[in-house]
Amino acid sequence: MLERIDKLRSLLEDNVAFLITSDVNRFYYTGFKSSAGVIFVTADKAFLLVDFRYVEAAKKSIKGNIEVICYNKLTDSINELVKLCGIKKVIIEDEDITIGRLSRLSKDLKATIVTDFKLSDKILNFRMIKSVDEIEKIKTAQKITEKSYLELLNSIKAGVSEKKLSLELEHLLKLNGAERIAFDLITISGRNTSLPHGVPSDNILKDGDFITFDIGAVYDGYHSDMTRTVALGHASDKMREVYSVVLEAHKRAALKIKAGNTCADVDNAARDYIASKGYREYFGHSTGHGVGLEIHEKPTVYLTNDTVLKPDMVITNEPGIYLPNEFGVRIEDMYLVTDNGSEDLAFIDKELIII
Ligand SMILES: [Mn+2]
Repeated sequence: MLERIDKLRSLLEDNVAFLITSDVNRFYYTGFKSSAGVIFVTADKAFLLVDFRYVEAAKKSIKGNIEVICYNKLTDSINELVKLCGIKKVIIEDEDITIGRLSRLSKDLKATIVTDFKLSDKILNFRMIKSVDEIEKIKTAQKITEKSYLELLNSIKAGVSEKKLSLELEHLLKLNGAERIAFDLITISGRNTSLPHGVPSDNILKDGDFITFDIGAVYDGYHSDMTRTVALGHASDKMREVYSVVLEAHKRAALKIKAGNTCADVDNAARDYIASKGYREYFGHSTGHGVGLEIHEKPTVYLTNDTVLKPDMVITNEPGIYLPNEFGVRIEDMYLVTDNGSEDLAFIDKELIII
């Protein structure tokens, strides 16, 4: 954690400070969760500014070279630091702040405020490579997800609604140790499965339906993401055929996940196979994305992205085929990129199951 802030600091010139405003990057650099506050970093110092609600806990949890400051009025405290550190220019994180807050800050701050897309982007690039500790947390989030999913599968029967499934799964995820769900859980069935991000409805599960579960947990700030499609009672020949195409596309993409290959290599492997089977137009989203402190982060695993995969990135592999008014299939696991290939972070099988 301390090296992270040092790395950021090394990018800054004298007389320049960087203001981190987003909750997620504040947590990334301090390991401390709060709903408000900023980090003020200069070439040789770093401060976490929090209000009264957080100051005691922050002082206890933050050790080392980040000084915790309690503020009453945030801009006053920032101005004191501007003066203390001889700052002329404050670069502000540009992916988080609202226009309203930016214009208020510009008016009140006694330094020039600039946004710097490149610097903000560098943080997102740093976050692509996960530490051992971060990988462990993602794996724990995944274990919680798989345990909960298997418990849910045992109790599924025709007659239950999609909404009830989602509620039961959320209950299980939290019982099994999730601090929260990673996103609005997708538990959809039948025709609804042709909507890649369909919302659980009052639809009742019935025999012959596909059920898609796109689910995940958060553990100590880190997300997991997994999708399984299962059939209830029986599956038609067409359902089996589409499922097998998606599974093969997933496997082909997985083989391309290794250090040195690009995101485009992975996406093309899945997309070209799906196209070769006649379903090109029914796969309209990217093959995957990075996962970590956010459910979707860099890199985007898509054919236009030539980002080179590096060891310790965690990305999803989630090709799908969606036939409007019929059904859809998506199969998703997270993969840890390694030197020689990748590690599938899910243990649950991906072959079609009929429940
Ligand atoms: Mn995903």
